Amino acid sequence: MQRVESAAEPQSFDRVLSSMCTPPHPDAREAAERFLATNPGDPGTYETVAALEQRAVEQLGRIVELGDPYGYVASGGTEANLQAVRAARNLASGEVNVVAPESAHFSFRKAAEVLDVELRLVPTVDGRVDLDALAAAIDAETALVVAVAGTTEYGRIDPIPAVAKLAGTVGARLHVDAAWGGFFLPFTDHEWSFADAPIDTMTIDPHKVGRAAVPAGGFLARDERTLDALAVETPYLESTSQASLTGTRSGAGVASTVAAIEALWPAGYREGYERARSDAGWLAGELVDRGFDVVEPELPLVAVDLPEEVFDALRAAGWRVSRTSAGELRIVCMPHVTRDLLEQFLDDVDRHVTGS
Ligand code: 0PR
Repeated sequence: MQRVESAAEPQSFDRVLSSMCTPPHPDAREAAERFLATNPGDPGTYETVAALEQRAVEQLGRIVELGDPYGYVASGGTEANLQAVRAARNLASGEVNVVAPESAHFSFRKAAEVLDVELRLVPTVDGRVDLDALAAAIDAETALVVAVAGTTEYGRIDPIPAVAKLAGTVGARLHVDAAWGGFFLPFTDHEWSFADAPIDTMTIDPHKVGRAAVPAGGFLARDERTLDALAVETPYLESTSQASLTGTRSGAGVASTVAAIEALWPAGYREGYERARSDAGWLAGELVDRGFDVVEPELPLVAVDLPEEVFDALRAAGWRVSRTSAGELRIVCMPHVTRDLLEQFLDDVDRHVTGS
């Protein structure tokens, strides 16, 4: 085992192209440090951070166009997705199933396993859920239908109003996973928000494009009933119930969420989106010009089919890149991925393709 020195520096984000993490905004970093030892899981003791969490939920509500939001800052998208499944299961009776597109994040597999519910995965067409297949998969026992607003592999957005309609036909709840896409989508024409469809719950992660510190996931619900369905009694705390999955939680996520959103919403996030979109479009064009197959970016994420030996050579040259299940290299245009970095990457692609 490799020994990690306590004084070790984290590796830099230089050459990190396929991750959904990014350095936090300076205000978020500072807030995270200040609130590191507070526990929003015990609001009776840590009142300041509990009040900040309410502010975070209101701020997130504004981003997703939900006027009276309920929710909390979770440990990440995995917890938020699991809680959406759990709420739907708890609010249903009898046998239940959950229906999600194949493009849904693997956290739904974990959720289904932990909660012991059947997960039905529906095929996609061009990375978006196939509505006919979805219609065929749902039935009276479907407690939850999942749609994705910014898929992990290709950045695709499911047709959410149409998915909502189908969910409505069997009385199922609708969860939208905007863990990654949620901080880009307000600046697009996509229909994805609580104002666009009768969505019950949503995941939107401040610790991804929101530029908060890890761990900060976002779980939001349209009504209080959802949180009630998640709450357990907490007899020896001053507060009487707890809806989060984790008990002790770091206040760092909460405080840094508020700090990041205060610093960046909406102008800073808009600027970040415009830049990322333009860089992704530029990169896709450059790769197409070189004769590679590129999946047209919908959100700032480029997937390109490169020969395996080029992929291996890029990894060996220090590029932190990963592949989709179909084998394309994924470039996620996170805030630290600059045009300059992408130019260096292309230079390396050229070098390895021509072998010079
Ligand atoms: N939903 C979507 C759409 C996601 O993309 C992810 C994570 C999740 C939920 C789960 O979120 P948490 O990881 O916060 O629980 N997607 C990234 C992925 O699987 C996570 C990631 C982030 C992976 C940084 C690597 C990395 O370096 O690719």
